[in-house]
Amino acid sequence: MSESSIFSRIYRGEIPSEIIAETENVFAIRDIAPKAPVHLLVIPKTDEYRNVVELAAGDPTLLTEMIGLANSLAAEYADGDFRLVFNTGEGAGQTVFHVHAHVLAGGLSEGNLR
Ligand code: DGP
Repeated sequence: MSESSIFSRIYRGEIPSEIIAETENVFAIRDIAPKAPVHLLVIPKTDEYRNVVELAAGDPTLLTEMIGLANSLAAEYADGDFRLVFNTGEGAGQTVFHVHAHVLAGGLSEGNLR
């Protein structure tokens, strides 16, 4: 059994971070180091998928649930427009290997393309 991911520990309340929204299988927090005026993370409650490619192959319905929550949050926290980023692999800047979507919104520029 591998160690819990940092996001699983956040969801269980072992690391402080406000859960700003959740659905049956997905939750959202604010990114600790925001790269845009609105920078949220949408995360499946399960940590069995390391990246979006594994998730899409293993549970596309869960991926759809993530996108739905991202869309709702962009409407609630910004004007509804958003950029959805899944860093996939260390070379792309992924640091947490528990799949998550970055929801970037609220005045985007090339400077926060990541
Ligand atoms: P990535 O580089 O795509 O694996 O994104 C991981 C993101 O997770 C990164 O933007 C920073 C964020 N992050 C890491 N640790 C914490 C934490 O303890 N709390 C919160 N809110 N965000 C975190």
